[in-house]
Amino acid sequence: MPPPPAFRFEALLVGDRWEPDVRMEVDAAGRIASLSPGSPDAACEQVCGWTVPGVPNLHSHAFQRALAGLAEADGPDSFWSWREVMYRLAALPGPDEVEAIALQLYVELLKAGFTCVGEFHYLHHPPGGGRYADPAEMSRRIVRAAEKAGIGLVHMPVVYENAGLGGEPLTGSQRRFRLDLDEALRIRADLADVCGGAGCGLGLALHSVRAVRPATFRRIFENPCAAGSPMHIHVAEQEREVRECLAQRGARPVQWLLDHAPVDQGWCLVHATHMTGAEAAAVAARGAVVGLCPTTEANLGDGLFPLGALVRAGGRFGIGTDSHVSRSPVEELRLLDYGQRLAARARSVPRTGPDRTRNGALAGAGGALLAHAWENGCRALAWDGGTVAVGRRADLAVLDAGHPALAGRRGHAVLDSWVFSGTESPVRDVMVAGDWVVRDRRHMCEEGAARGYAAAVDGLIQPGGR
Ligand code: NGQ
Ligand code: ZN
Repeated sequence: MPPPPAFRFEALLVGDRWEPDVRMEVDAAGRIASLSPGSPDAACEQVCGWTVPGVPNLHSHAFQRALAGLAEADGPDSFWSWREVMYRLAALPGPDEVEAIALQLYVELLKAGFTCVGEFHYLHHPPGGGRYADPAEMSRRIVRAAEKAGIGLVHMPVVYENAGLGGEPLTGSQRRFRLDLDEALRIRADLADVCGGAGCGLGLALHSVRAVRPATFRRIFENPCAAGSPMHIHVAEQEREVRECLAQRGARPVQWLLDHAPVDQGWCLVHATHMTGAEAAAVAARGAVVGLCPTTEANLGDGLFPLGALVRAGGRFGIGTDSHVSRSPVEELRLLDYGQRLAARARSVPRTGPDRTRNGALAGAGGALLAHAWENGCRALAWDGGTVAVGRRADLAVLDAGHPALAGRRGHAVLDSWVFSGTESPVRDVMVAGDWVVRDRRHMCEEGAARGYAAAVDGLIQPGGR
């Protein structure tokens, strides 16, 4: 048997400290088998630069990557009219196109420093209606794209039943999304042959309070079928949905959810933009993670998330890229923080989580934001990464110390500069489960992925644009 792969990192983020000259062994399952700081061993592979855990991306609709920039036409516009444009795209891609779009996206996410992605997957059925012979066909294509790219995946088939809170039936391209709880559980069970191993986890999602029947929430309350695996839901993204929920159900969406679902630390509430202070405190008390997607939320004009109320209550948040108008973890975190600074007209906005230290590499704003994304993104996806420790996954991103963004940086200034020094990425290499998938800024299959993506998108976009 060959010896386990071993690396010597010039500077590795271990807990909240930069450790110099750390030797790491990785076992056959892609987990960290040993860590020896201050190692003189120069015989193993040397990794220069600042190495950090890869960032988990807790919320993605892969097919929407193809829409970025195509929903910006002038005119009366809102979240709801954007959704019509998105639905026009959602009507089109078949399995081959979805796989090609997802592959391109996952390559881009890796190059930016994400090492796993939570796929909130609701494009279940063929364009134009009908059913695939294999109900898990589209899910399998997502899994295949993730395998080809080498990114970690947590796949979550989405339950989608109604067009609105009043139980309105699904119409148009929404019919592709139709899935009840039993069907979602069946898809999840069917995927056990390809998921559940080191590279792919499984969860479950409910599209939203709007799109899932109260009877389904009741079933989940009585029989928590997602216990032990991630459960994700969109909630309270738009003020209109808050008004409608109040009118029809007598409670705001977050409160209604807390009253009607067994929300606990296994749940991720995506967006949750319009929460009261009391709702934020209640979400924090349940231990659920709030999944923030700042560039999508900004693009859609959702509103500003009340981060201070959540963080002061000891609540948890992680980040996702949702519609993929950005595919960078630091762009998400930067916009999140800037929104809070602009609203507060101050630079000192609450970011401190319960586990945050005041010293070392995480002491600045960039490190504090990343600490939330690492810890809570992994919690929301039940993903065993986000920190460098023996037994954890060897999912890592290497920041190029020679990049101008990091010149002369030490201590917490490294992570602060990664987050707050513009859009040129210093991410040079990325490792997933002990394998390098990005080396010297190149992904192993980026040319093929870009060609396949371009062909898929060309085929989808009709002449004259949409
Ligand atoms: C989605 N996206 O499912 O892709 C949603 C829009 C909806 C965001 N909420 C559709 N960002 O919420 O009904
Ligand atoms: Zn979403």
